[in-house]
This record gives sequence, structure tokens and C-alpha cells, in this order.
Amino acid sequence: MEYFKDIKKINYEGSKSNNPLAFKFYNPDEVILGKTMKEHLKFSMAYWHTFTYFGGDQFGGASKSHHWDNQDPIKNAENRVYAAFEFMEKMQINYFCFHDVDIAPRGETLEETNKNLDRIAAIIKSEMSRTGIKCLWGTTNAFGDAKFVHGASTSCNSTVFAYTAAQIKKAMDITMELGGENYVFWGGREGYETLLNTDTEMELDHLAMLLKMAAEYKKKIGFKGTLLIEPKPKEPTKHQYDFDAATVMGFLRKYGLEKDYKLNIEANHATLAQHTFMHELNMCRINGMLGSVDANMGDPLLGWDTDRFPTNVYDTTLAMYEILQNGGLGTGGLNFDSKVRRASIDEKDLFYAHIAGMDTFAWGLKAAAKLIEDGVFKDFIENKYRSWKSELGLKIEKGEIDFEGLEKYALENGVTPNESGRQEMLESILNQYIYNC
Ligand code: XLS
Ligand code: CA
Ligand code: CA
Repeated sequence: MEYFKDIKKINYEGSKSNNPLAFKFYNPDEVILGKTMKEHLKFSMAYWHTFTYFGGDQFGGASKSHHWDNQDPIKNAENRVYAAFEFMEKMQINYFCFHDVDIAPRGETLEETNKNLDRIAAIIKSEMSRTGIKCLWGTTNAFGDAKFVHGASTSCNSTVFAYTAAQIKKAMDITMELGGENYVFWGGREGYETLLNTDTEMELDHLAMLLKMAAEYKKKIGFKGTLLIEPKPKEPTKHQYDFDAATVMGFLRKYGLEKDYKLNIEANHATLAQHTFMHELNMCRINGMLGSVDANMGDPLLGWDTDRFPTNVYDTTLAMYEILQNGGLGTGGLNFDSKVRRASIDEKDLFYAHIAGMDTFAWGLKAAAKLIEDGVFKDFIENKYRSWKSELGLKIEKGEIDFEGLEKYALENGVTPNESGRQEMLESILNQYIYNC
């Protein structure tokens, strides 16, 4: 059966095309800096937002449905697999990401839930071999159910910790079975509302314990994918433990887990933490911890996690600038953890949304590649820091001079005049590159 009958495969038609169901900038086989666009941009569909989100928000329930839904939950899950693979094939999206609960319904017991997962995973596997589409990452939903009211691994209830571990074990097994390239941990309820009832020290120790066990289990089963932690500062809890990239890296180092994990950076989580997307990518890059990206954007006028499809070329250019400098994302990719708006009630909107996101990243890639090729900011930055190549600079960096020596230097030589940072000029050049790519 064909699920999206009115829609044919989305193709590249160039920037002059006025066909809304065509790519204007994403040209999968176009070569940029020695690699094709589709190699640079490992786009992934998020199973949850695209296939199990029906427009609900804090003020109202579903605003739309899928025409193949409304049957029994297992049949529903099966149909969803075929619809999802048809969607990805038509969109030319070669990867997907999933939570356990997105692909199969929860059963009455854990055993029944696991059986449901096995049944649907087998269908996914056969669709993967039919189409060549791959799994970017899997994860578990250890936040939605009421048992996680006090947290998952950070719960005061040790039986909830055990249940969380059991869920993760199964989700990791399935991710491995599907050849997943990564496994993600986002701690939806791993945080707190008030310190009046919270032992933060114990909770953080328990979170680390769970992550240690997961890393050990990965080795035990021979899972080759990368383990990723996804920072987010708030929502649903007031203070999430995995606040931002710097917090997560400090946490991993404290518990000796920095070799076992990398980070999955989400654009909207960066802005919720009052950082730019670029900042979070940069912090990971300079620490060798950049693993993967959740591609979306927030809304400057709304203070919450809006998960909008990315349409801001300025942001994607700067993001791709960091990603290219990182030498790509390794096993990671660009997962559209993005949802169409509540009022976008037509199934076609799913296509328009992904086209917009893919085109926006393609444009960003082109502009960023040109900036790198021309060494625009690199040359400027090298020149800006040139005093560190002087005798004094090299002595400081090598630890060959102490406070007394520096005092002597300052007394004898004073300070050379500073030069302009030229921010406005650089921003203007950046615009020029974005306009002209
Ligand atoms: C929620 C998170 C979530 C993770 C996967 O804000 O972005 O969707 O990516 O659990
Ligand atoms: Ca995410
Ligand atoms: Ca989000």
C-alpha cells in the first residue's frame, strides 16, 4: 500500500524552482570540499515528531491524525513502519532515530513490551534492508510514564532505577540489532524542582552509575555505536542535571566517563541554556566530544522547547562551520528533532517541513565550506593572536616564565597597543558569504 499517494520522490530542482515539493539547495550528489552533500549531511527523521506527534500542546489535545491510524496498537505500529520508510524514501532521508515507545506500544508488563518491540523491530529491519535506510540512533523513553515522577536513574525509588536500566538494556539491544550508529541518553526527568526535597549528590552519583553500567553493557554485547548524552537545561524539570555541554563534560570527567561518551547537541536546547547553537558545538569540538546533532530551532519569542524545523540560514551556516572544522560528525548525523506546528494539519506539511530543513542545512553547508576554503575567519583569528608567537607569548605557553619574570617584563616593556576586534566587518563578510553561496 502507498501511504503518501499524492507525493512523488522529492528531487533537487535548483534555487529558481517554484515547486514547493522540490529541493532548492539540497543536491545530494553535489560535491563540496571533496564529499557529496549527502555524505556531509546525514539527515535523519525523528520517528516521534514525524509519526507519533499529533499537534497537542499544553492547552489542547490532538489537532490531526494519520489516515492509517485508528486500528489496534500493534497494527498501528506496523503501518507506521511502512509509512515511515515510504516517507524517508520519498524525502531522500537515509537515517532515522527512535525511542522504544515510538516504534511499539507498551504492554501490560515489561515482558509484553519487549515482545512488542521485537515484533516491530523485525519489520523495521526488513524495511531497512529493502531500502538501504539506516538507524542513526535509538534511545529509551524513561520520562513519560508516571513511574518516573521522581526521575529515572535519579529517582529516590531504587526499583525505578532497576526498571530504567531494564528499559535501556532492551533499547540498546534493539538499536544494535538494527545496526544503529549511536545510542542517545536524554535525561527527561533527571533533574529537580526544589532542593528542599532533593539529595543532588546522591542523584548525580546514581546517574553516573547508570551511565557506567550502560558503557559496560555496550562493551559486553559488542555494540559498536557511540554513546551520546544530550544536554538540556530545563523542561520538563526546572533544573536538568545535563544542563549544557560544559556541565555534561565536567560531569563525565568527574566520574571518569569522558572516554565512553560524546554529546548530542540540540539547537533548541542550546538556546534554552542561553547559548548559541554554535557555542555548544564549539565547546564540544574543542574538547573532542562532538558526537551528533539534533537539528531544529527555538523561537526567540517563546521561552520553551519549540522544536521548530530549522529555517534560519545564519544559524545553519555557523553550525556547519563548526561541524566542518570538526572534520564532520563521525558516526553522528543531523537528526530532525523537529515538529510541524499544531496548525499544520496536512500530511503534506511533513514533506514541506523536511524540505525546508534540508535546504537550510544545504545552504549553510555551502556557505560554511566557502568560508573555510577562503580561510576568512581563520586568517583573521591567526593574526589576532599573533603576539602568542612572540618570545614572551611562547615562554608563557610553555610555562617557562613565572610571576616575577612577568612583573619584570611588564615593568620594562609596558603593554603594546590593542587592535580592533573588527566584529562588524566580520559579520558583514559573513552575510556576504551567506548571500553569495
Ligand atoms: C527532548 C529531547 C528528546 C531527545 C530524545 O527535549 O530533545 O527528544 O532527543 O529523547
Ligand atoms: Ca533532542
Ligand atoms: Ca527539544
